Amino acid sequence: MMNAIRGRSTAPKGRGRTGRSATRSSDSSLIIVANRLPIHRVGHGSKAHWQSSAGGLVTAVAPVMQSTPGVWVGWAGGDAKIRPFQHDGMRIRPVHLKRSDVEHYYNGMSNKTIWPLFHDAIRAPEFRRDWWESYVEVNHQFSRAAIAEASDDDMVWVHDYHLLLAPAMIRKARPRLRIGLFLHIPFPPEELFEWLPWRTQILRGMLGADVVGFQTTGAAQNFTRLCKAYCDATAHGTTLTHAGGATAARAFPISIDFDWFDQRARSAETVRRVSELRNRVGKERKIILSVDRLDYTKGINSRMDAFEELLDRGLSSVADCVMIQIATPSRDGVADYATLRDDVEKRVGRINGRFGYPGRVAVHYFRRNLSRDDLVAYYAAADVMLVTPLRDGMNLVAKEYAACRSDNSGVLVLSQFAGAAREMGRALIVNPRDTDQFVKTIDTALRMRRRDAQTRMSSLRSRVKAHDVFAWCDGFMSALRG
Ligand code: ADQ
Repeated sequence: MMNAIRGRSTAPKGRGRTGRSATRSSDSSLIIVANRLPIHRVGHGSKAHWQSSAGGLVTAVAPVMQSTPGVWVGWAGGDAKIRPFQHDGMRIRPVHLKRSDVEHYYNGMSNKTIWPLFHDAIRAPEFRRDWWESYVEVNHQFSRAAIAEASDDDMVWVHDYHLLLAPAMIRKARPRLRIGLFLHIPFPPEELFEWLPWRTQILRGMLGADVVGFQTTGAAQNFTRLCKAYCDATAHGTTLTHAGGATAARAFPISIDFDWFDQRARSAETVRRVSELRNRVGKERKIILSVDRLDYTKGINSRMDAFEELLDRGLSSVADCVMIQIATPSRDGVADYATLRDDVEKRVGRINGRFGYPGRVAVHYFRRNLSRDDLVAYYAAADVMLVTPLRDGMNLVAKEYAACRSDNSGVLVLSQFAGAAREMGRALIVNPRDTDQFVKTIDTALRMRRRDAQTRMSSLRSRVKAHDVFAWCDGFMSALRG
């Protein structure tokens, strides 16, 4: 189905490796099950309407769903009860969450337990039984909605850490369905995963899928080791055999719509905006850019510290460079995020207080969502891009930046702890906790000769172009078909 986007073969195959599936008919649908819908409500009263949402998962899957007969099951945000409806050629089936579930399932178990634990416990995860109970109940709710939408020939694709129990729940009601699960975030090693009081239930929930996809091979290997230890699974290559059948556990590194970014970056409108932006910050200054969700995993504070030290040590000056940090507000209901925001804003104030002068600030900081076109203009204007998370499943920003460097200019500084570093080894790879190395790497990026930068960027762009979001989808879907 997904292949149709590029006009390649769309014929589904017959019985899968796991032996669970029968032949799919050519008009079988794809049911996406994800915490959030790909759209959100804006405006009030008669002016209210649905608009596409920003964010990693949505960015990756929405273009594919638009050309696929299918259904998207997800939470609309808020607590309104909304009936299923059509949007932009896609059936939307909203799941209603009670306020207590938003607090326990979403803010609690998903974002204060699993998210920090799966990101190297950068913040201490909390373990609460009432959050877990809500997580189980909400996973049932999503599963019931998927089951109601699916016929036996359809395929279900569950996304991410909010819904790790759903594959087994759906499997129980519909043993013949092909079910896939893709985890967008890292999957931790045993030493961390074992902290979870519900570790076996979660592994069994995931094993309900025919295919479990991860961002990296390392994550798939962590999962495999844990399934052997806790679920009596045996592994042959990437296939796990267990009491419920067989599950393929593999890496499918997610990507972006390279051509869209490349073309937008080349457009006359972007060229005009880049020149306007450069004039505004000072043509002679190099632009250092960062774009993140305001999240403690993204390493914004250590990045600010490295930039401050770069200026402090006189390796560069505000006359020569400017940092632009664009941060999307995120997870307002979780206290750690409010603290992070305060910390980041204090640092921005301190750096500007120390190094700015009239007409020249050191850091431009924007806490808001930008349109895709605005984002492209910033990517196309930036001489150096800092993508330096402390831990990240993949990080699409790194790939978007490469896609926007149509003339092969620009230097990407990339954390070794982003999944993207596995594919983008020609970036300047950095350990964001090593301030000394970080400062030196920014300095190297600012001074890199044009020809060196072009060689590196050209290789990064080839990689992302060849492995774009459509290749990712094709890869996952053909594994799911068996
Ligand atoms: P995120 O951590 O949200 O999601 P990331 O890969 O960093 O995802 O991508 C964020 C997306 O939001 C990008 O497409 C970016 O352009 C967009 N964005 C960021 N800031 C923005 C702003 N201010 N305005 C508008 N758009 C903005 C998770 C995982 C990642 C994984 C993705 C996809 O944590 O590791 O790469 O899913 O699987």
